[in-house]
Amino acid sequence: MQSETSPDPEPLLSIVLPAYNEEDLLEESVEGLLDCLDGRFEVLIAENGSTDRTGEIARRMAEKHSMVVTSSLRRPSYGEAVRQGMRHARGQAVAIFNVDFWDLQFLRSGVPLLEECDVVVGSKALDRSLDRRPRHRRWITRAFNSLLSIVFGFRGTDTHGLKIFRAEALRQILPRCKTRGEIFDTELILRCYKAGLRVRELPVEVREMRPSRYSLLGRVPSTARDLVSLFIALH
Ligand SMILES: Nc1nc2c(ncn2[C@@H]2O[C@H](COP(=O)(O)OP(=O)(O)O)[C@@H](O)[C@H]2O)c(=O)[nH]1
Ligand SMILES: [Mg+2]
Repeated sequence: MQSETSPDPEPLLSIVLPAYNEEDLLEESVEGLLDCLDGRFEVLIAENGSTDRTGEIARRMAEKHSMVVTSSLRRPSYGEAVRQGMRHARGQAVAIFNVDFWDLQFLRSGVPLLEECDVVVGSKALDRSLDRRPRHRRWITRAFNSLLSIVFGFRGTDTHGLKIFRAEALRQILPRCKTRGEIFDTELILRCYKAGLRVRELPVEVREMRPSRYSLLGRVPSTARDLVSLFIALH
């Protein structure tokens, strides 16, 4: 991880922000986040494999703000990026946000809950959640979660999206995770349940800052491959 200025001492909260080809949104998203946050926190931009100016923008932001740190790896890999960010996180609470979707209310409600649980998941599929993504994406989320419950006995309602971990709990689970793709989040949460950690779900309102960059059909083969690697990883 690279910080262009010296990082603030011992942040209480670390926000890991995986970023891939986000030159259009990254600066606006991070500046927006910094404007809303106060207290002792750090934002870890975990970039890898971008073919646009994302890495350069991330480095510029780390230069400008002492609470922003960044890392770049050569190949695109969502799982590697999040893992890298989490390994370097220094906070007592560690959150995963997306460049195109983060939610301050989730942090405000979620962080205090870590007094009594280990992981807080922002669920798109609880009764009080508001999922404003296109209908086909909502449908995919439900189908995917049903599949997880049938194949892996998943007891929750969502694995993708915003999460906050107690750092100690994360340190226990992270080394066990093996997947590298977008399925990494799912593996992380399934392993938390499997390890008997206390997982709480909170409803979130999902409003992405841009439409998904992947087509429905384009995603089917990669999701199928991801599920196979998850099955192998967990058995
Ligand atoms: N570092 C890194 N970040 C990624 C990769 N793929 C996606 N991301 C980031 O993960 C978050 C969610 O990705 P997005 O493209 O919005 O996926 P979607 O919301 O599922 O359609 C965003 O912050 C992306 O920049 C990757 O291969 N490497
Ligand atoms: Mg998105």
